[in-house]
Amino acid sequence: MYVNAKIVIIGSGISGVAAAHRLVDAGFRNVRIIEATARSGGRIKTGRLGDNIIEIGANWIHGPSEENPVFRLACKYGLLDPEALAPENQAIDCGGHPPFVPNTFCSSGRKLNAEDVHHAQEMFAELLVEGSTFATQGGEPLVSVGDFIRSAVLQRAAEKWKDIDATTRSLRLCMITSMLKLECCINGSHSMDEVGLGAYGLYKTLPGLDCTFPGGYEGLVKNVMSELPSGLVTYNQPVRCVHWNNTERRENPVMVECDEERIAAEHVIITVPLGYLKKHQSTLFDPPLPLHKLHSVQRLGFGTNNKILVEFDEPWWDADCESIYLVWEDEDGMVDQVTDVQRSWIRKLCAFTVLKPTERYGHVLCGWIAGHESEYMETLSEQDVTHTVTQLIRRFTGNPTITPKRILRSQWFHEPWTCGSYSYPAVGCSEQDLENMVEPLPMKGSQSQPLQVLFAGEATHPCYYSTVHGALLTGWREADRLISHYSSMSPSKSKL
Ligand SMILES: Cc1cc2nc3c(=O)[nH]c(=O)nc-3n(C[C@H](O)[C@H](O)[C@H](O)COP(=O)(O)OP(=O)(O)OC[C@H]3O[C@@H](n4cnc5c(N)ncnc54)[C@H](O)[C@@H]3O)c2cc1C
Ligand SMILES: *[C@@H]1O[C@H](CO)[C@@H](O)[C@H](O)[C@H]1NC(C)=O
Ligand SMILES: CC(=O)N[C@H]1CO[C@H](CO)[C@@H](O)[C@@H]1O
Repeated sequence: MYVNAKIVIIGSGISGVAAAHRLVDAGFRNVRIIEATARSGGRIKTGRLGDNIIEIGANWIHGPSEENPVFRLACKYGLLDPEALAPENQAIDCGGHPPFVPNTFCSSGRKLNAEDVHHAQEMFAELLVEGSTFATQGGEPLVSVGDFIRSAVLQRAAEKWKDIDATTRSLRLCMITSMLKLECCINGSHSMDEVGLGAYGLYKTLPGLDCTFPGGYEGLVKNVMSELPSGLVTYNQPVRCVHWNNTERRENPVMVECDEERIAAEHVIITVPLGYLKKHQSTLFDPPLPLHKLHSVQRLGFGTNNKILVEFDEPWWDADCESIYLVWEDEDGMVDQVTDVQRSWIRKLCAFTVLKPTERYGHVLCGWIAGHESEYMETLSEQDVTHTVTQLIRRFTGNPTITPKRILRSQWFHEPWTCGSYSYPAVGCSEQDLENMVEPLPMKGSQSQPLQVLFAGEATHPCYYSTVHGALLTGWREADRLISHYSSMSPSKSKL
């Protein structure tokens, strides 16, 4: 099949690149990607910290196993370490929470032992599983995941921990607070009070112990791009408006307006991040989005999760340690947001991941910080961030001499073409909102030409939202929608 219809894809992240790849493969000869920035990859962004390759955006393949298309591509291109390919690795099912070997430090400078941490962790893990059952069963008792966890912990602590001394019990509640903050990072939300309990279980995990790309995640994008005709992507060309539903012309009913060019197209695939869409939907579409679609764009959550990468000359954690948790001993209220962001934003930085293997990375930690506190952190100078992180680590280790060698933080909220990190079903959301996101324009039943505007990107996947594999699958999905549209047409109409 050869199809000459003009297709414009907006955004050169993994979803846009995947859509282009599949269309070109199927014989579409008129495909273009228009990208606002100077690079492809979007939220897949590999950088350097000294001599080390580090990730500023996506970090892991979540659930690297046969069913995961990112894993399959990474295997095909030979981008993974042998351990990641092992069948044993693919079989491990950790339900989105890899069993990292932890070190836990308290705000008084004490290191907790595994026994101290165990009880709180077990209760929290149990509640996450219970919390995710309401999406299929309905009947959720409270609106948010935060409310649910707080009330359930209080109830269970009163029963199970009633013979425990007050200090230990309080410390366990402080640990729950930390775990809530970490869950904000995983879900990309400001607070778990903003994550809807009724939709919490929509997200699905795949088996496989999360793995990374030793040569950088961008290698995935580069390999897919290398199979595309050169010049397919136009860079530094932000799209300002998509004029659709032009009924005067049968051919190319969509006009993509950029600063320097107006591009007529038969079909447009929008892959811009939900954060960008929320901010710019009123000017990005002419005519505007239908109301039900607009409401879903507004209802779905899109939050900020940033990394603070910190390099040290020497490790201050155990040799086998894979992640470090910080517990504030005055936070037994299970509140996962700070009251004074400017003074206390650093309290939201609740965990570090140790980059492994050490032979490759040296002694580098990746700190995680979500929410408005994270957005505020982005506005500070690198010196300010370094100073505050140094104070934090000195306090929690009780070692006043620890000094980071280098620091690098991401700034996803202030990235103008992203406006945050990834999406989550907020309070009030249901499966229907994700379905509304997917629906092409014009809507079914319209007399106008079908499939003028299609929607892909991480936030349009019904169960793998917030991930690279989710984004990739949505690009393929929308390409397939066009491919089947043209293959079901009579040859004369398909512009052979
Ligand atoms: C800190 C962080 C950590 C993450 N960790 C992981 C992880 O470990 N594992 C995982 O699976 N996922 C992770 N993710 C999520 C993952 O990166 C994304 O889900 C995925 O990369 C999104 O791909 P996309 O194509 O949907 O969007 P994007 O990659 O955001 O691509 C959209 C593109 O559209 C462009 N654009 C926007 N507006 C316009 C415009 N007006 N005109 C033209 N172009 C425009 C943007 O510049 C961008 O290039 C992480 C994300 C972040 C931020
Ligand atoms: C699209 O055009 C048709 C035909 O002119 C019109 O009936 C319809 O209302 C338009 N849709 C939108 C969303 O403007
Ligand atoms: C709404 C949402 O994304 N919830 C997810 C938060 O993260 C945990 C762990 O990955 C998932 O289990 C939830 O489904």
